[in-house]
Amino acid sequence: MLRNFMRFCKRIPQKKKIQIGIVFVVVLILAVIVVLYFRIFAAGTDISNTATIYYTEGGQNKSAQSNTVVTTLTSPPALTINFSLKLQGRTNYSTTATDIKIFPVGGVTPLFEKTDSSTDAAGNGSINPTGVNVGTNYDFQIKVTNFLTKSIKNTTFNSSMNLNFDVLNSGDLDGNNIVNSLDFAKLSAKWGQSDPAADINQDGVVNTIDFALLNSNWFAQGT
Ligand SMILES: [Ca+2]
Ligand SMILES: [Ca+2]
Repeated sequence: MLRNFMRFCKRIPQKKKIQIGIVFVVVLILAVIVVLYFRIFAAGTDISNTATIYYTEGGQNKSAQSNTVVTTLTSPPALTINFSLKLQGRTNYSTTATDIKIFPVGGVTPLFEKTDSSTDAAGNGSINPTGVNVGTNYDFQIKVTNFLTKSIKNTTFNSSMNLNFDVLNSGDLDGNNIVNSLDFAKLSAKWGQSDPAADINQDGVVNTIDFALLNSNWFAQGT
């Protein structure tokens, strides 16, 4: 069998052999890279190293090897922000598709954004932000559908912080972050109906209660 294989190899043109050799070397290099990657970067991996010390004693060059040093790599803990909110005019503070952004202090481009966070009936939720650093100050902003944005500015980010946005003002039905005639037009178009897009307090009907909420924030803007 080996003889047949050798004969087969001899029949392969030299150019083909070189190509096969190159492919083999490339595959070998990739395999080594993959092994090294998991060896070095996999969480919890122990990396053993020894250090050699060179020194002179009695005019002679000598060397000694240190004890083995073991370094254990572990994944950094997930960062969590717990947040809470209240919704003007409602008693149930559960939300979905809640948008939370983290900006550099005074910045306009968010470093992090989560558009699908949620809260329970008590208005509590949490997110796991990335790309932000513990001990650094940021501006935090929240947006709930039909409510103006609200920000907590220039606040130090901690590994498990609690952000209390308190009451979000209602009435921004069109989402342009100011309460004005455009929102009133949307509300009046749904007058007497049960459309949740205009039923600010979510009691099942669009009426004077919703208008009063909208009117209480006339010309107010989100922060
Ligand atoms: Ca608006
Ligand atoms: Ca209502």
